[in-house]
Amino acid sequence: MNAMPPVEVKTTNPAVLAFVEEARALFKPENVRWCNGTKWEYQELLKSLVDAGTAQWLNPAKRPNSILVRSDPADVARVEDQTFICSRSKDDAGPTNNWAGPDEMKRTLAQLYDGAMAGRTMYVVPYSMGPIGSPIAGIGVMVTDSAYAVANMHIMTRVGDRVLAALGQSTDFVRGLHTVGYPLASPSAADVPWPCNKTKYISHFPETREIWSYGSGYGGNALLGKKCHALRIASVKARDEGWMAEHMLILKLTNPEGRVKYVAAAFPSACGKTNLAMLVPTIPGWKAETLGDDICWMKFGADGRLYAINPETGFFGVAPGTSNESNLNAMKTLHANIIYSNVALTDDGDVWWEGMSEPPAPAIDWMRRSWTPGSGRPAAHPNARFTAPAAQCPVIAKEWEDPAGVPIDAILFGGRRASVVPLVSEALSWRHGTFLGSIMASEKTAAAAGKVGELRRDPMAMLPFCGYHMGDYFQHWITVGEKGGSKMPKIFYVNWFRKSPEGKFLWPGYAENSRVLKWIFERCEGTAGAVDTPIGKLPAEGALDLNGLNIAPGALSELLRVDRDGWRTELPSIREHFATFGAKLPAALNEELDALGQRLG
Ligand code: OXD
Ligand code: MN
Repeated sequence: MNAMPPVEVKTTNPAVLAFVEEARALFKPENVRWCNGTKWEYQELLKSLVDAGTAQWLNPAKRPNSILVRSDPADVARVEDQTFICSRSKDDAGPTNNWAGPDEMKRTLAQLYDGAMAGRTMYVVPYSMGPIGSPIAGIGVMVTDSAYAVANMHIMTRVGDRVLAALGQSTDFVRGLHTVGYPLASPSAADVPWPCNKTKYISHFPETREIWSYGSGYGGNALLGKKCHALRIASVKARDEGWMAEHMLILKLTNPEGRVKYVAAAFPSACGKTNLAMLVPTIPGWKAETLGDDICWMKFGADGRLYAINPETGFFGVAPGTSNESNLNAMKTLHANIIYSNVALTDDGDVWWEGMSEPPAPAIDWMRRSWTPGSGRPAAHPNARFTAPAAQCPVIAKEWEDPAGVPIDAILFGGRRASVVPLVSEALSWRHGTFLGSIMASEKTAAAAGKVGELRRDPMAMLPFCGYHMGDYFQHWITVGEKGGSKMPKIFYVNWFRKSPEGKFLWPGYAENSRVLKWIFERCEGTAGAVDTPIGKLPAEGALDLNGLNIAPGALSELLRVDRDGWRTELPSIREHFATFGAKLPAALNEELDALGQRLG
């Protein structure tokens, strides 16, 4: 992995040079490699991963230029219990984040960091979140000893010399330190296929815009541009500067007359965001295209509207459950140039995961063991991932890299709720929408360590990603709404997962969600009917386009039923949830809660 020579340093920026030099002095790598972002560099990275035994090439006839990586079984997901917001004041991290004082955390990590890259290459990765030079974009410089992380950063962000050129002499960049925490006695010492450390820290220093990550090479722990920068650090920057950094997909909808609306949508991890971002509408004449599947940065434009960019250039999607039926466009995106992590390997050198197709026989599971269908254990890890270039998506919108961003018409919130929450409702106002976002709840999935199935409140799907006190975050939403006034997007709350008393999904979901998107589009146009209910505006009779949909009798009325009892029962748990934010809970949200209670009667 140390075969690559150092390349020319393409910056004279003293802040960047000092940052890299300090990192080198601390980590003590064998050598330093400045990444230039070229495709040759990417190919070298893949080759080094294969040479090191971390990855293997997939059958080029099946998946050209694609690799399969298997991680250590103890390093498979974001480690939320080891994720810290190290603001100067504990109160700024709030009740939903782990906190440690910045000096104390830096002392702890500096000890772990000392010599942690011995025998390895330290890669310097300058990256831009968002189109280079866009007024909405932001720059980071990350150092890491993981070629896997660098290769992923190549797909997920814009990397290299052009980023340093755009940064110029500015000191406005996020500083990221990352090591897998597995030093080698010498560059030729035997390595393990997936170096990592059982001690893990994902620490953020919001005031100084720094990220210090230790011990994990997987996903959001190691691809620092993603959750760490684009959400945790960016949410703080957004609060300070009056914009929004959100855990949202961005979707473009075009109606049969050619009119366009842009929708941003927040769902907790692994709730079908990537599927929604790429859906193929089932209603004739409607078109959906994607701009992003995970993160959305929004700033006010000169016209007072919110303009959004996708800060990323790739999809780091959950593989299990992805199929031609659930997400045909993702499957088409995945044909070549992909990094697969922790999926299964078929005997013809292709990949497989649960829910993709009929199980292959035999296969090699994600832990490199032979596997046969019916063996009682999954072949792919539930949080197995694909890293895919967004540009390969057949429905990527032409404006996805527009530096100006796209004006957002509607914001959707949603989660997995078997009961209580209807298929769709429209918020009565921005403030009511903020309230709905603040009480979002979902049944837990495999994207984070923890017990699957439990209900957890995940406000705006930002619970693991908000870099400051969530009470202040809610206030930021309200403040931004006041600033934007009538030009703010309309807010909707959706739930594709409502079940019958027998436990069957009532709504077919996936592509059929386009019917709900159509209603949302037409609400933005002012043409679709809605009825006022205590929980918001619901589709009027006949307003939801169900032409050609085979849905069980009674299912629709259940999907759109306002479950007054269910909501009343939920009020105390909302109060309890709000109480966790103490004095920082905006009064406006308590007022919304009281108003909901009154409307429910
Ligand atoms: C993700 C997540 O990886 O939300 O996108 O966990
Ligand atoms: Mn996500």
